[in-house]
Amino acid sequence: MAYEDIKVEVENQNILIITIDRPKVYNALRTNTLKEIAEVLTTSSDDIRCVILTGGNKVFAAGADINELEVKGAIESINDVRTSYWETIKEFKKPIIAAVNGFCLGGGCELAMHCDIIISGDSAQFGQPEINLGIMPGAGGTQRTVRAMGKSNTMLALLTGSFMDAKTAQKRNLVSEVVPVETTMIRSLEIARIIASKSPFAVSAIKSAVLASYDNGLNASLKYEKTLFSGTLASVDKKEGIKAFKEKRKPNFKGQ
Ligand code: CO8
Repeated sequence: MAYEDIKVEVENQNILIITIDRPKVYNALRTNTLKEIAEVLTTSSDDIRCVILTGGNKVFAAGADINELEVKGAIESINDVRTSYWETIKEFKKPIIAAVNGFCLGGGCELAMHCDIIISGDSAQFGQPEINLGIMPGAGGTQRTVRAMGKSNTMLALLTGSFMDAKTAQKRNLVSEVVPVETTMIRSLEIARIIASKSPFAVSAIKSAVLASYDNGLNASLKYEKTLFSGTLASVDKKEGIKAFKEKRKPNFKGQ
């Protein structure tokens, strides 16, 4: 399928790589960009075990496309089709790694925070500079940032619109690892291959249980974890995992 705003590749038949490709506008996320990302995820093959979302070596995404934003009013924003694309990304069951280099701002940072793991090149700059445009984050930027970085750091970033370098973002728990810029993709692929070698059933149960902590209180999340845990105990992959351990070989997980 041909896409206008993204490039799509499959590595080793089970890792999907989506590269945002709008270099002239620093990969700004127009509606079509989000639509294409959502479409690729929705139509991806069952064989895919992990996704890497990147903007390439220079920039992840400098936010929502300000040209679209300029003509958008409150009513359009309430009924915005973009919401359904964000929802598709949020609800995707398999792990998504954000491989971030360069600017990761506004909607771009919100997109990275929709991912499950953020690997950052040392050139990256993170921020929610919406305040500089007289608006505020609208795709989870106030909620996911505070869960990652805590109140004071979030207030500082969102109220001043200032950028954080990669090391600062890591110190504030926004990113998992900071690596030299030329190795961001290499490291992300390394992690994706490890995830791809695990039981897909267990992987999606873990993702679902961890994300439940965003929506529920501790008690409800613990109950949900228990249900998913029981499910993994009943799986064929559990039998295979333990058998392989005892036979001192690599497991061959089927996602059953
Ligand atoms: N949208 C559209 N175009 C952009 C964007 C953007 N977000 N960011 C950069 N560009 C364009 C510039 O206009 C410029 O184009 P041109 O060459 O034609 O003039 C080109 O990319 C390069 O940009 P600069 O010349 O500014 O490059 P610098 O290296 O000097 O600066 C920055 C890079 C710091 C990234 C700077 O471009 C910048 O501050 N960009 C805007 C960042 C920003 O404010 N992002 C938040 C946007 S709002 C948002 O994401 C949330 C909105 C939620 C609602 C969504 C509804 C649609």
